[in-house]
This record gives sequence, structure tokens and C-alpha cells, in this order.
Amino acid sequence: MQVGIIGLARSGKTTVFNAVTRGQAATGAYSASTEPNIGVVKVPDERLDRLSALFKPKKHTPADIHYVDFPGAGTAFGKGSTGPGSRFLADLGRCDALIHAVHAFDDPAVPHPEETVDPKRDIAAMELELAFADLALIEKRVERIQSEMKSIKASERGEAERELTLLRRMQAGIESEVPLRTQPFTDDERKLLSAYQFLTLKPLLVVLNVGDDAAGRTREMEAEIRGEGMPLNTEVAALAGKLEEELARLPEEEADQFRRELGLADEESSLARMILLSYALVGLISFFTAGEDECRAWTVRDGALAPEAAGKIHSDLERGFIRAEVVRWDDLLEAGSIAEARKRAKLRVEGKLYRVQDGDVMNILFNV
Ligand SMILES: Nc1nc2c(ncn2[C@@H]2O[C@H](COP(=O)(O)OP(=O)(O)OP(=O)(O)O)[C@@H](O)[C@H]2O)c(=O)[nH]1
Ligand SMILES: [Mg+2]
Repeated sequence: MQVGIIGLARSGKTTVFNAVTRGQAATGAYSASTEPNIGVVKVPDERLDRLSALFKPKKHTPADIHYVDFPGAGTAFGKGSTGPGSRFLADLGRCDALIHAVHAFDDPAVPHPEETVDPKRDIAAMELELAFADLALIEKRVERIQSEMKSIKASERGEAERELTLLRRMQAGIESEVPLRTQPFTDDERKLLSAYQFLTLKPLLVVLNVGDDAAGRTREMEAEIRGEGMPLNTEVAALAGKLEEELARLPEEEADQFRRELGLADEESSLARMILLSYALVGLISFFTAGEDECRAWTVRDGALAPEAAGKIHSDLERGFIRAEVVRWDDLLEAGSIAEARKRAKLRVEGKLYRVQDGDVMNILFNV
């Protein structure tokens, strides 16, 4: 899974990125880089650990989340935000979810580009920016279909018409301020849409980057924003970015000690919290592949069918998908081996329409 971090210039994107990934990317005046920072965080999963204990594989590979921190410098949009107006539009499109880092700290050394600190304004502005990018994408696609309409076969015309109708419905929705995240789609429509990279379709986590002095009041600040009504499939998390960045650089014990001294001992680490929130927000589940070579966790969206899951492993497996052998992770542990699971009729053979369940261990049979 890939999560993109966007926001106004100097809102603390890189600071939040460092806090979450234990990264060392340069921030502030030193962040002259014009390329995104990329950090990988391993997702802890006890089920995978237990599968590895059984198979003793050569390789143990947890799922990971890639965080991409887009630079503020060198972007085309407005006052240098890394929103969709930037040259990173295509990169943003490839993200599974977005984190919007919002400047919610007051520091004269780091003035807000709009001069005042106003998270609600910034949240609304970014939402608008994302909506505009989607409208532009819809328009382009509509024009394309219309120009192709004359030359396509009569048998394919129906499909093109259906797509046009869908795009127009989406457009009307966005124009009346309903982001794609909250518009209803059938499974078929979703499948069609997955070929495009609509930004308001992506789950969004708003991270309020608050000052150190507010570190103990993060829950209150989140509640205040939520009270205003957050759109569906969005979440808000407040984080004292700079403080968390510093804590993330310390050995765990020292960081815990610090947290106690600051009266923050009850708070989960920002790292754990962001992983959980990102996962829940995107609606992800994990499935496993297990054997003597490798035990590995994979992530796929909740609701994905077997071929889509297979495609996470390799595109050939999706293209040439024949069927999948599936066993629940705990059934496999209890049986002790695939062969024994098969004997106990715990191993199922599933086809293209199988909806993958969280905790499935899968073996994909394919032919390309
Ligand atoms: N006081 C305070 N300063 C912060 C906080 N978060 C970030 N900063 C400072 O604000 C400046 C900008 O932070 P960055 O993380 O580089 O912001 P950015 O959004 O990545 O900036 P660009 O990539 O240039 O757009 C740095 O000097 C940070 O140290 C915070 O919570 N409190
Ligand atoms: Mg930055």
C-alpha cells in the first residue's frame, strides 16, 4: 500500500513523514529536495509470525506501507502546496490513500502561507483542489469517449454509453460538493473506475500537525474538527509533529521515558496510530502466502476477488488466474501442514468470484 502525504508548503509534511517512518529526511529550510521522500513501514502481524514459526521459511516478509512525502518546493500550484495542481499529479494518482498534513502549530519562525492558522479552512481548500483535479480528469475522459463514439463498433457502443452516464453522474455529484468517496458505486462501476486515478475517491487522513504545547490535547482537537462533520472515508488525527519526529529518533525505551515525563504515556506512538488509521481507512485486509521459502503478508482492499488479490503478488497471476487453494491461517496452524489441512477438508478450492477474507492463506494456480 502506498500513502501520499500532501499539504501546503511548510505544513510539516516531511516532519510527519519522519515521525511515522523514523526517517531522517531534511525539513524546513534544508528541504531543498525536489523529489519525494519515500519511507517503508513494516506492518506488525502476529498471524504471520505464527505461520513463520510453523514453516521456518528462508524469508519472512511482513506487509508494508510506503509513505511518499511530496516536496513543497518546485510545485506549480498556488502557494507551493503539493496538491493535485503540482507536477506530482500522476504520482498522487498511484497512491491508495492520502494524508493531508495541516499546519496547526503556531510558530513565528514558520509562518503559515495564508498568514493565519486555520485548519478548517485548509481542509476545505484541499478538498476543493482534489475535486477540481477530478473534474478535469472526468472532462478529459468524456471528450475522449465522445470523439471515439463515431468510430467504435455498434456492439461496443452500449458500454461506452454506460461509462458516459456514469462519468456525468460523478461530475454532477462533485459539482454539488459530494466527493467520489461518498458517492455510491456498484462493484462493476468500481472496477471501471479503478482504471482511473480519481483523487476524491481515495480515503483521506487529515493529520493536524499541532505544536508541542498541544501534545496532551490531541484528542480534543480531533473531536473539534470531527464535530464540524468530516466527509465519509476520511479521518482526522492530531499529532505534535515536531515532538514526535524527535521521539522517533530516540531508542524506544528513552522515547517511552520521555512520553511519561511529558504526561503522554497513555498515547500510542504516532507510528502505531498512523499505521492503524491508514489500514482502517483504506479498508484493507491481509492475506498470506506460506511455505518453506517464504511466509509473506499481502494487503488487498476489503471486498477484492481472488484474481485481484493474486495480482498483488504478480500481474501474471491475475492475468492467468485459474483458481486458488485457500485455507484460513488458524486452520492451517492447527493442521500443521498444507497436506494435513487438505486431509481435514480445510483447504478449499475457490474460483474467480471468491471474495478474499482477512487471514486467508492462498496458493494461486495460474497459466500464462
Ligand atoms: N514549532 C513547530 N514547528 C514545526 C512543526 N512541524 C514542523 N515544524 C517546522 O516547520 C518547518 C517546515 O516543516 P517541514 O516538515 O519541512 O514542512 P513541509 O510541509 O515538508 O515543507 P515543504 O516540503 O517545504 O513544503 C520545519 O522547520 C519544521 O521543523 C510543529 O509541530 N511545531
Ligand atoms: Mg517537505
